[in-house]
Amino acid sequence: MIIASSHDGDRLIDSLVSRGLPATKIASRGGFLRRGSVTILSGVEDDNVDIVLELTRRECQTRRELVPTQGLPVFGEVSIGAAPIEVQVGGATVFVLEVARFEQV
Ligand code: 2BA
Repeated sequence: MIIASSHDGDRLIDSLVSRGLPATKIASRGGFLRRGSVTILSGVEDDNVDIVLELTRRECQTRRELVPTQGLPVFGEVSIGAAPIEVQVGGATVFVLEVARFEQV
């Protein structure tokens, strides 16, 4: 399960599918920045996990960005004009999960 920015996620989906790896894209949104993201489900054999991770690293590059603090959930009452904070955007958050059972009915 891969959470990525919408832009990077679309590139990653194309990369996975062009190599014959399955992928499902689910629209999502980060709880902190509240920006649109994509969550990609890719159910693969153990042997293919590293390929998925490699493609994820290639397509989802991290960068740092200044974000206004107004409206962010953790800062509570922030005065107007408070300095923006720097956060890392892009990249991907990956959960490698064991699948207990897989069925297509
Ligand atoms: P968001 O929750 O929108 O977080 C976006 C980025 O903002 C985070 O990047 C992090 O750099 C920063 N950030 C998050 N909470 C912060 C805080 N309290 N103070 C300062 N900066 C903060 P990533 O850590 O790369 O996470 C990217 C997205 O992946 C997250 O979007 C969230 O949707 C998801 N995510 C990350 N870790 C997760 C987890 N353990 N469980 C579920 N989703 C997760």
